[in-house]
Amino acid sequence: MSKLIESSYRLAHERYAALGVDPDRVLKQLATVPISLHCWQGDDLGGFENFGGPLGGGLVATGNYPGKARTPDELRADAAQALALIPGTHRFNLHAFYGEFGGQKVDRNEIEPKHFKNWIAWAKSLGIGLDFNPTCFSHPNAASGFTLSHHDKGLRQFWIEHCQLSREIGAGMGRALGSPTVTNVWIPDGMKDTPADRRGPRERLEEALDEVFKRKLNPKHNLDAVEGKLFGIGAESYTVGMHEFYLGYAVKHQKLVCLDAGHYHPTENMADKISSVLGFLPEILLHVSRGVRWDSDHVVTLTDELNAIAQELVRGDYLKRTHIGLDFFDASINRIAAWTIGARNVLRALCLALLEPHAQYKQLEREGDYTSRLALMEEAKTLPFGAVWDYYCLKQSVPVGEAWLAEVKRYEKDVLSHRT
Ligand code: RNT
Ligand code: ZN
Repeated sequence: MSKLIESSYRLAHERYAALGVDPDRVLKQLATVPISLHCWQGDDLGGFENFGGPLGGGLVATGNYPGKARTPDELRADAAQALALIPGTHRFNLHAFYGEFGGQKVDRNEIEPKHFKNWIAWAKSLGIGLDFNPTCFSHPNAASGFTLSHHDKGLRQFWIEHCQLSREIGAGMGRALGSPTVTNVWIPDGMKDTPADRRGPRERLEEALDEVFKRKLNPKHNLDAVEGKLFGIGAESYTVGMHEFYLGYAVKHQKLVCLDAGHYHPTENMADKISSVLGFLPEILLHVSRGVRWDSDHVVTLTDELNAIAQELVRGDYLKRTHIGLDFFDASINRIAAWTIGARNVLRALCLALLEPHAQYKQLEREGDYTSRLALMEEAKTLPFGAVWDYYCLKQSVPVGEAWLAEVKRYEKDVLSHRT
């Protein structure tokens, strides 16, 4: 099998070389791009608090596939299994309510770095970085649908403190692991029906964010990101933190803006935003996801939308300024497979984009030869990409092709099926 993969790669190499593309170089570059795996696919966004109610904030994980992680140890084992099936070195993205509170009731405004020490030790043992998020949902103080923009000063203060502590924890992780943690603020605040006051909550949100970000942190340890959204379930008419709000805020304060692929109008192309916002911001965070009708969080597949994102990152030379995270949750399929499929697809899209003769496209474009540009772009779609991807998996010592699925099935039989 590996002989076959190597000889297919040699043939593909010749084909790409004729177009002026060097697949060896492409694979070297691909190996430097980390994808941050989101913890919440592993347990349907349950978290490990000992209180708190059902999932809130308009987030819904549908399905009841057996075997979800019930403890931090199970979640770590599952994530490590997924990471072993994904070529390259990646990261892990935690939400605050995945801390380890030792059976205590530790409220969101009481979280401390010590609650994440096992996560840090685990990340260190795998040689990966961590990312972080304050959890401003699934909590009685978020039950009204408002958090940082709440009209009640006390409740607002509670969420401000939670976000401040989250940044400190993020910085602690980044310091311990020698790689900056991206701490991403997303809040669910919004209204089901037409609000009378759109302005008040936005003014309060801006003030609250100023409080959250007041303390300067070393960017070598922590990077702040803010994530907007179009609408949520139960907040269909008004989202306080919409894209324009956070874009303005991020530009003013030079924060990272987080672009989530599921958070725009369905015909809006998130990829097109990358070169727009990076003109005004040093770096961005991406939540790679797939919107399907009302849901913004289906498992990422190799769609035109995903390819467009990867193409923009490569053609615009933005890979170094972009932090790539996954954001989806599907409780109807094996959760380790969901991570693996999504992450492998993002890498596949990046690999495809890196293999494009884009310098040639740009040259043709400058010359006004749009006929050739279109012709070459279409021909590129059936170049022998699969041979390059298989070779990459082989060299990175992860299963080639669908062979990873057998590993997941084995893990399901040996480990997941014993969870009830
Ligand atoms: C919600 C946002 C947000 C969440 C996670 C769990 O619509 O996309 O990023 O998915 O924080
Ligand atoms: Zn998101």
